[in-house]
Amino acid sequence: KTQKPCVIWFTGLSGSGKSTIANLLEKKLADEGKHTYLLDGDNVRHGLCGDLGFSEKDRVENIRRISEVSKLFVDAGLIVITAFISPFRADRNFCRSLLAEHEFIEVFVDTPIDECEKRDPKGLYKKARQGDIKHFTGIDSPYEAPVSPEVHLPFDGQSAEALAELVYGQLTDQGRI
Ligand code: GGZ
Repeated sequence: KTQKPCVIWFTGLSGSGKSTIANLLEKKLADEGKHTYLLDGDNVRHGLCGDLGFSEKDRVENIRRISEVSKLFVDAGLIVITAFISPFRADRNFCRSLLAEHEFIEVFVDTPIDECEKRDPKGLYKKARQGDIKHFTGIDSPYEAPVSPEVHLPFDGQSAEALAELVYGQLTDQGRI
């Protein structure tokens, strides 16, 4: 089976659904025999980026390292899926700049903050509102929404499965899988 390596870069607020949708997409691709790798906080922020926190400087460095690793994995022929808030436009564009045209697919999970805060799966928004967590994205740290992402996932009641299908559709449309 053929596949063209690329980076599928999810961006969005904490609780927006990035990881859930990214995991569903990876499973679908892996079930078809595609060679994929999913980078997310679980496998990056404990090891490769275990020395980094959530200051602006540390987030920039977090995304820089993830971008460089993604590029290496693309060189190795993989479909890389990343799921980080990646709040700064310039940092996402840095990853884009490392790759060839069409190899970087930006996916904006556009779930509004009210909804993310309502979900609050880890109670982090509550803590941020109480001032127990500082520099929380969307509360007292900025999120710069993508201007022209390859894929825009709206918040309109669609399931995570349906949203994963939208991203999958973009990959087939672009002839990457
Ligand atoms: C944002 C934070 C913070 C602060 C801890 N701000 O919902 P989660 O828990 O599982 O995902 C969030 C994750 C964000 O890490 P990233 O590596 O994606 O961030 S970035 O791209 O900005 O470097 C959240 C948790 O870590 N978390 N403190 N202050 N999210």
